[in-house]
Amino acid sequence: MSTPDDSKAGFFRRLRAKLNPPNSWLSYDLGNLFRGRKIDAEILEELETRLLGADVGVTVTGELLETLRRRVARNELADVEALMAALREAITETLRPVQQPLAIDAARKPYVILVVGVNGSGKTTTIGKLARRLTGEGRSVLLAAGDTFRAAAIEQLGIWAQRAGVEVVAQQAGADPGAVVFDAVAAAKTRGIDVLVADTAGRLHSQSHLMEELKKVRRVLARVEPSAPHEVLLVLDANQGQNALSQAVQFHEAIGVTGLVLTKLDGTARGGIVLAIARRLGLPIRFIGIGEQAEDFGEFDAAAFARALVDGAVHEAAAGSGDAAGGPADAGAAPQKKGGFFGRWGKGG
Ligand SMILES: Nc1nc2c(ncn2[C@@H]2O[C@H](COP(=O)(O)OP(=O)(O)OP(=O)(O)O)[C@@H](O)[C@H]2O)c(=O)[nH]1
Ligand SMILES: [Mg+2]
Repeated sequence: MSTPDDSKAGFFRRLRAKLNPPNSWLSYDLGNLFRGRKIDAEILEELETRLLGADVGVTVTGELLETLRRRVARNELADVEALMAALREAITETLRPVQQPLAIDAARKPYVILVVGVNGSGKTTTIGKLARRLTGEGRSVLLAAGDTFRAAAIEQLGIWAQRAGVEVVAQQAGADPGAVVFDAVAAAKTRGIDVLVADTAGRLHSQSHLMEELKKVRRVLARVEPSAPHEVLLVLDANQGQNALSQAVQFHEAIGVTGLVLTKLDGTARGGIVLAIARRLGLPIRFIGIGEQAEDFGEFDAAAFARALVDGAVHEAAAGSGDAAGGPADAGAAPQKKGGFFGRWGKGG
């Protein structure tokens, strides 16, 4: 599937337009306020405050600043623009190790993806988007409605399945999720399906119930197919900031995560959490979500993300390369006001 809207370039353009609230990017604020000025301690401190405010976290902020200070000391950075370019590079380097796309092993049939995460993080939506992507690549896909906690969850998955033109294995609400997943793997084997994606509950009576249930689903999967699951995809809502990081630690400890999906990066003031997560966990970031629609989903790309974080859509807009396919969200990126992402200016601005 390659409508313009769906292309890689189109996705990155929309990422830049959507990641941060309008005109509050580092390059915009710092560029305007310190135009033509030599990089000094004040500028670097301001940058530090903004990175911390965006949930980049103390460790990574310290590392980034250290890199920049070293380059300033060597007189490598003449102005704010050079500083921003250096920051983009440093962020890209931090993120590069976790830029590892999901590689579906065709020898595993079905390739089983177990999708986990707290309630509301975007699991079911991500499964819908992923199903569409995989069928677009010519793979056959089956979904398993492993969130049996709520009837609405099964329905919601069904709607996404319909859109993607794939089938769902489901039982009624309250059924044993292990049994659903077991049936689904068996069905996928019989039908020669390429990829099975299993939804799971995000909320149970307690967090420990949830972890126990997920462990059980894992055990059941291994019984029907010893190599499964081939991927345990943890979905995190980027708006949760540091909370997303602690969720990741918890899930990873409990069931072993092999890849991450970061959702709701559209309009978050906390996009910096991606750096903290990358550095702390080192888990591959497979995909990111930038909206509720199927096409608001793409593979994680370190350089594109760094650029979106530092520059937003400002340069794009200035270059006049707007794209009709971008829709209202892109229009929203036109210069409006300051504040929001990195926008905690606070003094004299
Ligand atoms: N803006 C935005 N909204 C998203 C994104 N991904 C998911 N959502 C929305 O977030 C809400 C929750 O998404 P779900 O997919 O239902 O989340 P879930 O993890 O399955 O939640 P539970 O089933 O309750 O555990 C829905 O309204 C989605 O449309 C995204 O990338 N951006
Ligand atoms: Mg759900």
